[in-house]
Amino acid sequence: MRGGGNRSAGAASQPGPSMADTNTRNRTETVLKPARPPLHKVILLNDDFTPREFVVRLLKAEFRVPEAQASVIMLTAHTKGACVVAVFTKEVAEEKATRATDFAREHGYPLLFSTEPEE
Ligand code: TYC
Repeated sequence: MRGGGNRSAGAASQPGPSMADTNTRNRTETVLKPARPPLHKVILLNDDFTPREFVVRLLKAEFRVPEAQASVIMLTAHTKGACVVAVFTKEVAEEKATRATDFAREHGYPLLFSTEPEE
C-alpha cells in the first residue's frame, strides 16, 4: 500500500471528516427576556385648601383604594407634604395624575398629583 493508508480501520469507507475532526463543544445560548418597562410613581401633594373628605373620595374613585387606605394616603400627604399613591407604567401614571388633578379643578380645588420615575 502506498501513501500512508487510512486513519483507522472501519472509517476507511466513510466520506468526509471522522468523529475526531468534529467539534462537539457545547454552546451556551443566551435567551434575553424583554426588559420590564420602568414604573412611575403617582404622588399626591398637600395644599391648604382642598377638604380632606374630598381627597379621600377622589383617591377611592380614581385609584380604587379602599377607604382606610385612602385615609392613610391623605393623612400622610397632609402631614409630610406628599405621599406616593401607587405605581404604574409611565403612560398610565401620567393619565391617572392628569385625570385626578382635572377632577379636583372641576370642583374648584387646587389639589395636585405629580408623577416621577421609580428608582
Ligand atoms: N391639607 C388639607 C386640609 O387641611 C387636606 C389635604 C390633604 C389636602 C392631603 C391635600 O394631598 C392633600 N384641608
